[in-house]
Amino acid sequence: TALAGGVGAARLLRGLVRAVPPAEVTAVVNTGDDLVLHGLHVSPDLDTVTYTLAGMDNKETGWGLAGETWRVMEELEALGGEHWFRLGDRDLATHLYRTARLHHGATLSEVTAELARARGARVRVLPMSDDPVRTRLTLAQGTDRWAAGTEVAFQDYFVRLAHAVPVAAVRFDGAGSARPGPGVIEAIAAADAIVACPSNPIVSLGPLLAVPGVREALAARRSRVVAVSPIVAGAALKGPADRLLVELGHESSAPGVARLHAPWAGTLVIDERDAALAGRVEAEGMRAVVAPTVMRTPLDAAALAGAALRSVLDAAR
Ligand code: FO1
Repeated sequence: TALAGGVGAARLLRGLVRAVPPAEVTAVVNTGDDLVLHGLHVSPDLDTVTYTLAGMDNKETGWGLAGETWRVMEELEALGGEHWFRLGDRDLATHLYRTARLHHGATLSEVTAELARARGARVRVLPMSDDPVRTRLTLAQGTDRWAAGTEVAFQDYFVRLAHAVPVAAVRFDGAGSARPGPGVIEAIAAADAIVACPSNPIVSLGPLLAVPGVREALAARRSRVVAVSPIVAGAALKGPADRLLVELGHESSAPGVARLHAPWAGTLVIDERDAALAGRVEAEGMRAVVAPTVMRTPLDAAALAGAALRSVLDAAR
């Protein structure tokens, strides 16, 4: 069972399905980034995971589909419509399909399974919850559009502001009354290994852990839970994880990540560049495993997935 957020997760998942048969893999995915735009329900992380596992992901952007065209966005721009969030012509079919199915009473889990099957993702893709959970961030600095102290939706922060504004607080609206999606708790309880992908601890794993019951289910299997640090030599490989950690009072380092994950994960895989920090990771209560964690190719990803799995499966024997 993999706990997955956005881009970093997709890379590791591509390796995971080379290390074990895809049919044996379940991905529990963040939905805190979801938004309704043009009346369409968009689930970025569910789509990134599904597209990546189906081998049809756009490798340049890290999101959306390969070989995409943008005729609708161009036309919408000509009309003066919203085009800041780029929805490709092929990607739009996903959002049209999802929105119509939800409108007819299907759950997000059902629609996600249909989309994964239709695209040939072979892995079980589970939304963390079928109830709405939305990541919202309070800006620590004003911008030309929003005053300091304003709370904005995730994609406003991540795309419109290019996550280039310091953040004072993050919350997951709806988490308190959200139920784990169908199969989520069972996937954690029954897994031989649970891998927390190198996703942003604050805004990709955070929403997942905020769904009541998930954190407890993980803590109950802590010796089988291995996380891969998204921070290498103090920096995030992609996205705002390092800045968010510091802005919210944490340390942007492998030990800083260990301090956040120690309550529910027993092992942290850290990059070779952070080997000297293994002692400090262990001082935070997590076992440190040193391995190459920068995934440039699917083979890198497979090697990292193998190292992560072995670290908990060997220990369990
Ligand atoms: N990210 C961007 O930086 N700009 C975009 O225009 C954009 C559009 C987009 C459309 C569909 C989708 O599934 C993802 C998209 N993303 C875009 C990425 C998205 O903001 C992130 O993947 C997640 O929300 C965080 O991992």
